[in-house]
Amino acid sequence: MAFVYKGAARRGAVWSDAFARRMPQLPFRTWPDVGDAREVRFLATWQAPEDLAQTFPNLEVLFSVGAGVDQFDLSALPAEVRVVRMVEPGLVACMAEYVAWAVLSLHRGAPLYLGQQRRGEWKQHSVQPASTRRVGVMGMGQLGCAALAQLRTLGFDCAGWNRSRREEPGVRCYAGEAELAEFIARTDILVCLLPLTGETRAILNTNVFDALPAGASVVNAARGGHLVEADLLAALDAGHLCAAILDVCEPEPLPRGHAFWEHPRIWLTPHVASETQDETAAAALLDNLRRYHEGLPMQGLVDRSRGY
Ligand code: NDP
Ligand code: OXD
Repeated sequence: MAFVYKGAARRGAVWSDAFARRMPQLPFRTWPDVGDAREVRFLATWQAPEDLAQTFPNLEVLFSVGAGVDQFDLSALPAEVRVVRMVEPGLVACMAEYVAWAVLSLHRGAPLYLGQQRRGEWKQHSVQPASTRRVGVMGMGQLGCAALAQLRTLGFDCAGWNRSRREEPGVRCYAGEAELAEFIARTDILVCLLPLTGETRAILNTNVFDALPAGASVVNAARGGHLVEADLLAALDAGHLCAAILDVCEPEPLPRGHAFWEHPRIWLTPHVASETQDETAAAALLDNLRRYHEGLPMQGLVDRSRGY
């Protein structure tokens, strides 16, 4: 039985060391030095080899080194292979921090004032307290709930929208398609933290943008596939939306010459809203392997039929 890691060398070194200390009985191998591939039961990677089932015929668990699993072709995996996404506190904390930065920037008009500065324009706009700014987070999972908790400490009027009903202290909770319109209508700053699935692809579209209050803003820290880019540009250029902060796009990197690069009211970050943190992720991975060996449910086990 062996574990294979395929990814950045720096993380591989940290994880190899953690495995040697805490699970020495499980050989840790680093791609492409996988040894006898028939011994490989566990693979941790962002991108699986194309011929995964042939490469590792006895694979039992595929661990994503990120929170998302949309980069895998789940339909090409043998049915018995379990897929596990990354659930670890370092990744969650960094995302909560990014969302706080983005929401505060939009709340305090940072894109607006940067534009004014570039034009040499000294013009004051009224200052609004956070308690009157309605922030709405789509997706109330590990990341959405942590972001909402952080936003609440900053005093924002918070709501969340989720597939199944959630209860979060101090957050107005909306659930399912039937309550999406009500959630959108009360949202001044919309934050997307959904997984990318057949149901959520292109969810940030004209219907949603038109239903947001005039002057609303958007933050997409989930996946580029959630956003219909032309719809966002149209809503910004019509003056209905105020600004957007985008951490993700499709494809990545954003192609040269794309309208987003130069748009005065779009801020881009290059998929850095959060990142798996090597030390805390090693602990999470080892804990999941222990759970698996003891027959306990693993944290972040993906429901392959739902795609997240
Ligand atoms: P989780 O699986 O913990 O949460 C996903 C949430 O979305 C769940 O609460 C789920 O509802 C909800 N959801 C799923 N489908 C729908 C739908 N159709 N309608 C409404 N709600 C839905 O994921 P995480 O919070 O850990 O991560 C979310 C995503 O963030 C990742 O999939 C990834 O794409 C992105 N990400 C981006 C990063 C970046 O740096 N930009 C870094 C890490 C992640 P339910 O409770 O009913 O299942
Ligand atoms: C992730 C990501 O899913 O980095 O972890 O986007």
